Amino acid sequence: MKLLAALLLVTGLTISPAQAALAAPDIPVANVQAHLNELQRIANANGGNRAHGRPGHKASVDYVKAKLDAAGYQTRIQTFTNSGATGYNLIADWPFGDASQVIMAGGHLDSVTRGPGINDNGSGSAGLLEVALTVARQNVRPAKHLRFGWWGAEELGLVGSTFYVNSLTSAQKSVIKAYVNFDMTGSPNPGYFVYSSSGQPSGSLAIEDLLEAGFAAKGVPTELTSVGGRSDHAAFARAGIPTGGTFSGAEVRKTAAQAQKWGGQANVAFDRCYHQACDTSGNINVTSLDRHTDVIAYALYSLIGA
Ligand code: DPN
Ligand code: CA
Ligand code: ZN
Repeated sequence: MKLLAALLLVTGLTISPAQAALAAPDIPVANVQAHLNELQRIANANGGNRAHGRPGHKASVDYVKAKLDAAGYQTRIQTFTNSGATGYNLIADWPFGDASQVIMAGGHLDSVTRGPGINDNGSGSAGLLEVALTVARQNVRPAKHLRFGWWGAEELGLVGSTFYVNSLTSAQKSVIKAYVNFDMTGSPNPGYFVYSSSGQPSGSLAIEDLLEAGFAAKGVPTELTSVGGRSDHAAFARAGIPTGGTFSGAEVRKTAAQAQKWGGQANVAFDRCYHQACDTSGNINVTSLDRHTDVIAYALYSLIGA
């Protein structure tokens, strides 16, 4: 418990959530799964995918946006053009907290054309959405300003996130104090990876430590991984913004030592359906989805000073 909350408790004062330091919430994984089922339904209704330039991507954006709008977020859709098609980033601001200290969290909402992209990256997208909705439900009044991004055209080379960062003035970049990325969190043969801060902007080590502490609080061992230019934090890192993230693994195979530590199958890919048609709502390990999503909440509540 944070000191303020403890003091108020012992002095017998009644306190509202807006005044107390909130413990990080336990995000109900069933709510995250419900979002994934919607993304699967959207893919089914739109030719089997949610890819850039295809109607399933825009329908995904509209689904997430409607939930956020109803919860009180200030949302906007930023458009860009790539490969002759319009792309979409969805940006959502929780309209409270010090605007000169912005904490950002994001992930990509587009899939590859081969399949519905439920683990890659419905999982991170749905987890971020449910954490955002939890902030609204709890009516959190954070010290810092919270902003979410759901990026388009990641699968074509980090296009949407790069477009967003390039669209910011240097003043707008300098107020962003952290960016945390969630791309693949429900891998069927899961790992519990935290992005390595090595080679990342100064300030990234604190984010790495925080994400590790979030898993440690749940008794889950972690490993560091160097994601490099393989996901959307890269554009933020290039702009000098401290970054981090979590990841449950893609095409690489789980080692025997990792299977000892995390369970699952040794010598099998973390996600055998990576970028395949079989990346459906059946391609999700619910325990992994639950743990990674709870860590999103743990890290964000701490970073924003909730
Ligand atoms: N960027 C992911 C993809 O969309 O294909 C895969 C990935 C995520 C790879 C994180 C490494 C680390
Ligand atoms: Ca949970
Ligand atoms: Zn991908």
